Amino acid sequence: MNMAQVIADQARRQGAKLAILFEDRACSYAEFDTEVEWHASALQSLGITKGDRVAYQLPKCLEVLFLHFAILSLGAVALPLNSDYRPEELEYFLADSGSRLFITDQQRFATARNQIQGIQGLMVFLVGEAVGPMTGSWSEALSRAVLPFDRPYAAGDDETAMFCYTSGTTGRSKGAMITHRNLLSNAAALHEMWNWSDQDRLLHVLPLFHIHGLNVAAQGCLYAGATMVMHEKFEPRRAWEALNGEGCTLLMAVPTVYQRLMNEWEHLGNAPDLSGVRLFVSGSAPLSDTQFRRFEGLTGFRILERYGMTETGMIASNPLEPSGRKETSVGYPLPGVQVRIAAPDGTSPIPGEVGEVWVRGENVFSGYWGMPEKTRESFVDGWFRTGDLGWCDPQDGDRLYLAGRAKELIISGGFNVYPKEIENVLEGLPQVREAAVIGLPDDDFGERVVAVVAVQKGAEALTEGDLMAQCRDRLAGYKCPRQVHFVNDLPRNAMGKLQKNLLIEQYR
Ligand code: MLC
Ligand code: AMP
Repeated sequence: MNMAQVIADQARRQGAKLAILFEDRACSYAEFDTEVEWHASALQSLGITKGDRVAYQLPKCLEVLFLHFAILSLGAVALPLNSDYRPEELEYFLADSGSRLFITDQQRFATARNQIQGIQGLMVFLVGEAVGPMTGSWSEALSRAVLPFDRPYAAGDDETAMFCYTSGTTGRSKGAMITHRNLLSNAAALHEMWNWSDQDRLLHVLPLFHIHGLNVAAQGCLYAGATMVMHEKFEPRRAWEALNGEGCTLLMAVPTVYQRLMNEWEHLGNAPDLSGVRLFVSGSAPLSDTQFRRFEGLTGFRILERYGMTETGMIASNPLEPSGRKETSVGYPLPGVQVRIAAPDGTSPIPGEVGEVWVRGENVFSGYWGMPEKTRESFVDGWFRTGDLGWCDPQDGDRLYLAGRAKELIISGGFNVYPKEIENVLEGLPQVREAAVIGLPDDDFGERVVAVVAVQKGAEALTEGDLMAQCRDRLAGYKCPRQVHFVNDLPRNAMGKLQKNLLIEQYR
């Protein structure tokens, strides 16, 4: 089965129903389906067929969803890209994925033009007018599309629906290949676990280029035949207004969003009427016990925390019954998902002890694109090694708790930052001898990216501003260090291994 087909079926069942309200534009299920059909027809007219990678980098808008499901409906592979990626980052994703088509806007193209024009076999189409001979106009392609167009749904089950790039410890991003079965099994599990129904109204405030905003929230909503109120940008006051007045029943967000909602609550004249809301879900980063309790104290709602990952979709969730939701726990494996805790040698530790979280089930991706070795290393006997550390409480039905990460990863506001990638950029400067990037606790982002830099002896003076500018040029904003500390030498142990723990202790 193809995920886009399941969404198209909703239009046949309830065409007149409101699917998405995005800012001022309302879109029924029938309109949504027709748009997907237009987009699929336009893609096909450009020669896109099964297996072709189609990348897009656009601001949050309805177009993204039309395009996404159109790509899937052809059996092609969707590659959503962070709208803040800089040209160099973009070049890597487009080239590595072997994308056939890239759809973006004029402004992003203007910045990235030099980097992407040499990529072999890549067509670039711009929303609006084309610019020069290198690009086509996506709007024109759409206007030439012919309806009715019979969408072939040429891929399904274990064939790839999308690539999602996740950074790696070496600094090179890996394209996780996510299949239709992964999407469908996970959507079904969440539907069951959270009791989604077509009566739900989801407030959508997340970006559409990650699995949280795209697969869990947006796709989950359409899968359930529910309605989505989608905001282009998260603004706490507006979000409270939507939960108060627009009949939203559900919110899915990251801890930073909850933190900002709570801060805003204290400035609201009247407490919002949340009687229509049934569920607040948090994930992508740890929700602290303080945040859990503060939110309950303010609103009366116990946030439901769940745990997931690009490679596996959603893994575990707290129960729907509020009394079963426990702070700092990510709950229990979803239906059809198996979790085990593994000691470093792969055996099972004593129940209750910390080990690496391994995951198995139809939710687990098929591998990293073009990286068979990396894929092999990530699996043991069919279990995917998440790189997260966790433990299960045998006194509480093996309830899962996360306890840190075996992988070197900073999660800032729900975005993953791999230190190596930033270190590579900093160490690319001739004045920098070595750099260590660490995550320090942050009230707003959970963790904040901080760089510690040792400069070359005798090199010309380097300021924090120089380093920041270098990062801004080459890395998406959320990866850029918020602070830089200069040192003579980075601390190393007797084996010469960098001791980041000492830096974290010193600067926290
Ligand atoms: C934005 N900025 C960040 C940032 N988000 N810096 C650090 N960490 C972040 N998370 C920076 C921008 O670069 C910019 O910098 C400045 O903040 C303002 O940008 P903005 O666009 O106005 O940001 P804001 O609206 O404040 O965004 C905060 C946020 C956003 C929390 C709404 O970060 C967000 O939507 N996070 C969710 C991420 C997400 O969906 N993750 C899911 C991954 S999937 P400057 O310097 O230019 O001003 C996954 C699996 C799973 O993890 O389990 O779900
Ligand atoms: P990504 O690679 O962007 O999909 O991010 C996945 C990672 O986010 C996981 O491996 C975890 O480290 C982290 N994560 C997701 N949900 C939670 C959660 N509820 N609590 C703590 N960490 C989480």
